[in-house]
Amino acid sequence: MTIERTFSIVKPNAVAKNLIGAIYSRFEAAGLKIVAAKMLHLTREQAEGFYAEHAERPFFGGLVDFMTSGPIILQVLEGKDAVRRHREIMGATNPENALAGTLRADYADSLTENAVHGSDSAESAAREIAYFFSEGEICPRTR
Ligand code: RTP
Ligand code: MG
Repeated sequence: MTIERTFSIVKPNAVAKNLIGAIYSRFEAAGLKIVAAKMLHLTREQAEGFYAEHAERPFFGGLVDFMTSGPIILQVLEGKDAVRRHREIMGATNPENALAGTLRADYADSLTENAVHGSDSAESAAREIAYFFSEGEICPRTR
């Protein structure tokens, strides 16, 4: 398995609860390296564009309300099998189904306010990274 990148968000509920460091610690403990990061308060236009694949879903408006409700932290994570490993660390979308010890089991407040986002495939990761980061904002590790 080659080194891969994935896209990750610490969502507004987790930032509001001062959990940025706790979540970053989980990434680092799992061997995922943070190679880009920024804080943003999304506009509705940015959130709607990011979640365009869900535009027809009944939860779309509530999801955009939530994702624009406060600042978020965006990061690019790099490591072996990064997309799948990051999804494992996050746990199931619905925290009621998330395994013990996962980020969503520990930090989600509800199905919508589920603390973190992670790309669901290498293709999604490439698209999502490019949505928020220019290549010059990504700093590959040399050591
Ligand atoms: P994410 O994209 O945030 O990593 O989450 P995911 O792949 O596990 O879930 P996805 O199906 O892509 O849904 C995106 C986000 O929409 C919210 N959601 N709400 N109320 C609902 O029925 C519902 N379903 C999904 C969650 O915030 C989910 O993470
Ligand atoms: Mg998703």
